[in-house]
Amino acid sequence: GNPLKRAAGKVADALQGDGAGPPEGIPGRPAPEPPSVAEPTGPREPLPPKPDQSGPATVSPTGQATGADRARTAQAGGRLTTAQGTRLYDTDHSLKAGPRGPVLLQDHHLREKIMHFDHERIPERVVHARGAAAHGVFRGYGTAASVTRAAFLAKDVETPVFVRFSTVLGSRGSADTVRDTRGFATKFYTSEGVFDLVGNNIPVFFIQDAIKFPDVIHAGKPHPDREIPQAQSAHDTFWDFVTLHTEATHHTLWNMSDRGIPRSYRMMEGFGVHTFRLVDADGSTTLAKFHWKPKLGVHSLVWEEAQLASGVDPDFHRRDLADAIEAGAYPQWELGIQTFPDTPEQTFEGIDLLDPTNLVPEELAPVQPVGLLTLNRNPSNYFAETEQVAFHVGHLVPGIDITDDPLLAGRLFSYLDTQITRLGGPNFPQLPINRPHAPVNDMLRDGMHQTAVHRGVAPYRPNSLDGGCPFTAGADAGAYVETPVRVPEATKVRAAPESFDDHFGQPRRFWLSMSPVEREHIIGAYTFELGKCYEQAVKERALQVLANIDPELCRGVAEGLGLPAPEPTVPLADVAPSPALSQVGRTWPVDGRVVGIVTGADGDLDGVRAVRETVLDAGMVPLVVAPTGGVLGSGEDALTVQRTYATARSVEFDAVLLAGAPAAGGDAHGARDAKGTPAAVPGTVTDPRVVLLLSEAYRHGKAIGAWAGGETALRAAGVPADAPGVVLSDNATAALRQVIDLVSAHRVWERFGTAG
Ligand code: HDD
Repeated sequence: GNPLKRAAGKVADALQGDGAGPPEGIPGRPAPEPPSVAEPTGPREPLPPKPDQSGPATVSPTGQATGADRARTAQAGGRLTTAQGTRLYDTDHSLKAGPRGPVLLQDHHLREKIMHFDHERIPERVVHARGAAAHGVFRGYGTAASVTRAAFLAKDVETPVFVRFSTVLGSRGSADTVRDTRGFATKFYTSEGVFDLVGNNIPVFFIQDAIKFPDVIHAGKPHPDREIPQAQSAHDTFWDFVTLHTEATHHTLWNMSDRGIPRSYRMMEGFGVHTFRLVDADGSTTLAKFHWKPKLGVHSLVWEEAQLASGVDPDFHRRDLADAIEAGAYPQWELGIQTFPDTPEQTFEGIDLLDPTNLVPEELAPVQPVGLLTLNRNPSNYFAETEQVAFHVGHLVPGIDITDDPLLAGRLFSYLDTQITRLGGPNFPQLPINRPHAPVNDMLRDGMHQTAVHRGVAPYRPNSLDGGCPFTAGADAGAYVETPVRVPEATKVRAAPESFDDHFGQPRRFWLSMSPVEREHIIGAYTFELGKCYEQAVKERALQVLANIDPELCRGVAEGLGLPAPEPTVPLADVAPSPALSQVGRTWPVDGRVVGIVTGADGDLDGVRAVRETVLDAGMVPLVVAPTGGVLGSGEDALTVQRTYATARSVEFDAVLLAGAPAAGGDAHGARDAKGTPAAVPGTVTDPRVVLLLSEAYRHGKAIGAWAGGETALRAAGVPADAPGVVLSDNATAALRQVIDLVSAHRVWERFGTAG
């Protein structure tokens, strides 16, 4: 059968919420019988360790494996034990002097259990605290072989990877769909050691020098007095900073664009941001920027959807990623590189490649695909894997080197350093998720949480007592050798080069590259964010920045704020647009897109069934929405309800289909009333939840289809039957086919007032 169909079917089953029976032991039901000492059923064997959890243990200087693989022993045996391996007969009652008497201090199990619980939390990441991750595999195309010797990029080499996506500003428990930059960090467990590509979904950064990172983050995080607002840039301190510090203009503009509110982690680009230096087998160098290109295209939410999802489903992106992988709809990205000659100036077409607030338009330097990333396995334990993974821009492999980008320099310190607080000492590379899959033979010893049992007496070089081991390798034996880059003679100075001074040219290029609807969204975003600020001076300064990008942008925001639009204080940059920056105007695969099929209790079930099948055939996910949970119809043809009117919300669907009334007496065109009008399905039309769902789907530019009388509900929701992207048909599957075409363009852009 069609694997995508099976996959989508599994998602639909997994998403089934309302029809399921009650879990055991829910409140209000009789408590289960108190367990006797013997378990009523045989104990379950623990799950086997996953292959990458049992990665190679640290080896000793003599090449022997040292230290037990703790992941292997974490859950052995089927019976509950203490941390010391002693079996327990009861973990539900403290040891007491009689059932109503005082709890005894001698209860060692109670003390161990509470002690461990008390220390379950570790500090969250100082930035990028909120995230979701997945395992996968990267396959090199071999196309990068002419510019880098990195083994994992060679043709058909497969490398295990772990990818963590994140938001930047929010705390661990914050909502997924806030307006923010998204992290896109990839750990490649290559045969030459770990390579981390720690990127974002935005190709430029707020600052040009890492020394300003604490400033931009202090400004973006909640105010220090009341600790509000959470996970937001819509507040005075953020806008105070980015308007005083105009090198942030470009990144801020990307944040205010649709890129700040992705539809899904699966539909985001990723960027290494900095320019890296690639080194080939002969030592020749090329400058390069890394890009991740999602197979599903780059798509975003609309702002109202993002806000609704924050409440309706704060885990929107996390759930989307896990569900897709669970169902076998594996997200894929191509890794690509833009390459530039490694000249002493380190510029390309006048663009300073060391300035991380710059991008190089793809029209000037095409992105060349060098490999394929497939995410195919969800983590089995959030804490052990997603929380404890530690990325570091300094985890490099032979063939990939750094440049003198001053933002990168500070990062090379920060990522190692931050783990010491977060993961409690210097031995975090030994955690299963961080362990290289290449053999490790270091001379690092001891420290908090040391789990390797090193052998030998001479962890120093040179030595004669351990036979001189371990030995070093040359570049020919795979050692990482820094590129001998010439450093020009210079005087020590705290300063940036003049070429870092243009803060408005690149933002202007971005603005000019946007379609009208994307510009409208950007104006809306600035108007919202600045409208949340209290300080008049901050708003006025923001308008000045916008005036220096583009007068139309400035006027649109000024109007929304009710303030005069200032004149630019710099000449407007003369830049050509880069069409590759726009998300609108192309069509994309619809894999994994969600179609809500809304029906009344007495709707056209044959039609619903047919539509559901066609949605599955297209590799999409059908969710049947009915007034109550359970099943519709009976016997073999019974349809499971995945969402009820109470639990369904428009944000979950990429398109909505409205079922009509069932066909009467073999009339394929559905029931009709006395006047020949298609009959409405009782309930759907008037139910305010359906009306809300439809009007939201309409406002958010989603395709809407209705068949055989379903359109009466559209009318009730104020959705014009002749509006763009509204499909009416007598035939259920015919309606669906048109809807699928509409979904491939992501949204019905014409609905947004400005043509797309
Ligand atoms: Fe950073 C985390 C991406 C600049 C300091 N950063 C972090 C993560 C991502 C990025 C994706 C989350 C990794 C994970 O999932 O665990 N950061 C970037 C990008 C930057 C950038 C693309 C600019 C090009 N970062 C940056 C600077 C500094 C840091 C300039 C400090 C000087 N970043 C950190 C950190 C974090 C971090 C404090 C927090 C948690 C961690 O590292 O492990 O070290």
